[in-house]
Amino acid sequence: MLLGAAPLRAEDGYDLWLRYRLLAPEQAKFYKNRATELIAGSSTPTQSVTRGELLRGLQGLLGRDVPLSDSVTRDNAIIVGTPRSSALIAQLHLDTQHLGHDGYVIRNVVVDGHAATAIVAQEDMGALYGAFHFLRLLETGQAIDHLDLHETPRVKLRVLNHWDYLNGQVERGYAGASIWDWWKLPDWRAPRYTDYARANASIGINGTVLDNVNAGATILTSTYLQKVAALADVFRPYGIRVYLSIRFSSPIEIGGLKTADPLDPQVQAWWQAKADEIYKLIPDFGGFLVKANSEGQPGPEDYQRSHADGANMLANALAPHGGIVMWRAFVYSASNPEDRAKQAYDEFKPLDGRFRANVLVQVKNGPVDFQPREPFHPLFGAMPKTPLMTEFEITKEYLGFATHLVYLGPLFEEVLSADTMAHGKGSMVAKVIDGSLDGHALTGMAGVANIGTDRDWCGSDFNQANWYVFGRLAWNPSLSSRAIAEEWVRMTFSNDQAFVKPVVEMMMGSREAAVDYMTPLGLLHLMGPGHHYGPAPWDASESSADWRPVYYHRANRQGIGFDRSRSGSDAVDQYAAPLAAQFNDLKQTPEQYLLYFHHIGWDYRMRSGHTLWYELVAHYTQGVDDVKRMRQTWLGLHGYIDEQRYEQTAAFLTIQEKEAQWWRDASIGYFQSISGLPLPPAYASPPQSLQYYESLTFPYAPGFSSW
Ligand code: GCV
Repeated sequence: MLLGAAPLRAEDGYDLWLRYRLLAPEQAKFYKNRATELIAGSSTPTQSVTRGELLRGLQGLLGRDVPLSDSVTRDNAIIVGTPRSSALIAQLHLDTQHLGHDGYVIRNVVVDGHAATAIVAQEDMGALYGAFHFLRLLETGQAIDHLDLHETPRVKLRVLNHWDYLNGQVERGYAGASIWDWWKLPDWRAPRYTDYARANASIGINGTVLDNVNAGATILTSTYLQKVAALADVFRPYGIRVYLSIRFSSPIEIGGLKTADPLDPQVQAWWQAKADEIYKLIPDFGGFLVKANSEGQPGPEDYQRSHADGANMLANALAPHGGIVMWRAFVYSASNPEDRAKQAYDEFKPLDGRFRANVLVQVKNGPVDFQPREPFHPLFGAMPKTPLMTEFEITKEYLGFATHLVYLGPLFEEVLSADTMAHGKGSMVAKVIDGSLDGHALTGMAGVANIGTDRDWCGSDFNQANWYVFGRLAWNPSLSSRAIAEEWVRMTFSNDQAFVKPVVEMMMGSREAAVDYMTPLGLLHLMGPGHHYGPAPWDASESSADWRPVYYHRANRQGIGFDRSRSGSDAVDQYAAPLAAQFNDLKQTPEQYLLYFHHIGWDYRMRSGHTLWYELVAHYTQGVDDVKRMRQTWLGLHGYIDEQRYEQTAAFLTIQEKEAQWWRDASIGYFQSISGLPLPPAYASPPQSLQYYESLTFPYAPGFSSW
């Protein structure tokens, strides 16, 4: 089919899923007849960008300019707007009240005797989201004849967290430097900032935290606030609010105070004045994100105050302006001998009900730290009086950096669909997040961004899918990650089913493959120290015990795993009673969490009838085989997309295969040295000695700033 076809134009990934390339002739013809003219206002900045996006998208997809019009002059016009902005929309008498700020309806209607497609919202932002949805329908080749779509987001704050330092480095970033060119701001507003805002708006993201949670005080100086304001100006038409990570001790560092005690009136006054200063510059400023008393960051506990005291002090300063505080629950301490996985719950659960109304507690998806697989965080469902937002890591700190193809949709979906059992069956994490479980109106979802200065934004084309799926799930946490993958593949690469199907399959299996070749059966945190690249299950070099892989796997001659049952650390009892009972019972624990909850003998009989040792080796090997298959799949897809993106993915899959093999061999080599057991028949021995794997060092691994 593809032989003799003209070579596809090289693409560098900059356009993301908003490529708007000419559709196949039949499809373009069909849609052309249904998009004969565009009626869209331009009296506000958001209306202008909505109109601009539709013109751009339709032109690209259909291969011709769609004329603008003020009235309906023929059949099949596209009309977009709100009852306030458009007399034509008003005359449709659609009920738009319930759509709120961001919702929209896309419907086939009749206006002045002509068939038309109306994109209707209560507010301009809803119309922009609706326009992106309409373009998505065309880009993915959907029917648009009998449209009656109603969309409102289930989560209010859909926020990216950039872990960007002001010096341009990105913590755990694998896509170049920070996209914020702080040095040239506020006078130079790079066009890329606008494209960033477009991309985020297209998937419903409505907030961005610009700086790292490991924050400095400088971001709050007036010089930097001018720069923040410039970015806020660029983002505003796209409905994206800016937030800042703040350093709790800023009143000392840039305020000249002697303390940052949240109960000190001078400290409170300082934060109030700072909030007033920020809102003068940025009237729609979103609020603060705070990492406190964790991994060396200052916080209220430095003054024997609680996390609630700290959060409420900031919340008081922001409340008069409508701002919010996102207070992180990622809190643990090396000096606390308690199982690290239990510490956040121990700290925060007693504070339930003690936070001000404009505080959300931001909880990582799992109790340890964004591992390839963890059970959901036990705080979900355990703090009914407090709005909890979940934090996912879009950047692949623990999942192969930029080069491994790991689609995170299944990971996100696994967490969101996990049943906390907090109010009996059906108490899913998604319902905690969208506020429906405990009746919260303030809701949020955060994702640690994977965006940098790389031309393709994310360090690889497939990493873009992780940004995309985060946004789509933040809009609606019940969407299926498979459906989102398909949408993304169609927009990013091709609508050709012969390409779409195998690529979606490859993406859907990719996370499980990574779990298998890195940390199967409930193992976690086995990566290299500091930089977190590659396998190092033997490592005990970190200063803090709970940063060491050996702390997590606890392998010895007899067995392996962390006993979190009632006979161990009793982390199981942080879950609702039925789950606690299930996880406490070795036989009932899902095998994917086995070694997270239990320390068991190498000869333990798994459900398959094989021993644990056999299964461990089999899983590691399976992970490598899966990557081999992924690479073969991709090799069979040559010609469906442009060479540039095809070749890079092929090269990255080769790297992934090599590194998956390395993970498998190094891990098996190490665990064999502990278990003393022979490899099961038919499983190859690692080609190198354990000493060889242990000797590898990576002083310049990206994303880690302590060199
Ligand atoms: C921003 C892990 C990462 C750190 C990160 C921290 C956090 O420990 O390795 O780089 O710091 O999580 O989420 O605060």
